Amino acid sequence: MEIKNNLILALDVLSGKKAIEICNQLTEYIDTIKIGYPLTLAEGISIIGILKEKFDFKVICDYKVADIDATNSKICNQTFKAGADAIICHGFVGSDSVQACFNSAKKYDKELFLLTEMSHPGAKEFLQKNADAIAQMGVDMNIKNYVAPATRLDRLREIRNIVGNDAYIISPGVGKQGGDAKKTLKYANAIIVGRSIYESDNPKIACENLIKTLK
Ligand code: O7M
Repeated sequence: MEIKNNLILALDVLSGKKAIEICNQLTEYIDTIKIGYPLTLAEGISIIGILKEKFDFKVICDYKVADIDATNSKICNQTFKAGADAIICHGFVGSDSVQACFNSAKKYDKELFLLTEMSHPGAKEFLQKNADAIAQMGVDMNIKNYVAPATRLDRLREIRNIVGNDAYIISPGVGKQGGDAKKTLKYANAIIVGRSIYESDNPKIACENLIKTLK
């Protein structure tokens, strides 16, 4: 996936109006947004199509799909039918569940991102112990796209080592969660940034300033 400025906006706002207001300010800098449950539950799945029609953005749906294979297929199919360019699934549920998501992505000619280790402190309790194996599972399944944390660069580097340089890693945790944008991009292809842009008094300037730090 080609992502402008290697920056994905995490649009976890709670209304379509607010989402459109933020996007309107950022079209110069951003061509890819990530939406998740906050905005989808507030507005319904039609928000994907609304945003895609208004802006020429790629939309990654962060539904962290984590169910049995049959249910995962239904979730992914509905998401792609609604216009998503990509969906994110969890890896801890195992290869049959992940394969169902991958099959759906292939059927709709869209992308799947496999979430390995998460960025928050709680990820150390259970997920981290299995993150390398999750990443390896992705490699064995020929998955190309991954999510790995900006908050622990040693772990991000290790996951990069496992998935290889041809894989595409997007990385959340920059800004509010403490991760550094430039350092993260040593190992990741793109960063995911939410609150430090959309909660800022001036999202456009916040975005512009962040991009300057990447040069
Ligand atoms: O910049 P923030 O902290 O406001 O937002 C980060 C976004 O990335 C937010 O949408 C989180 O739900 C998401 N995220 C994480 O913060 N950590 C993870 O480990 C994984 C994700 C994510 O995008 O999952 C796919």
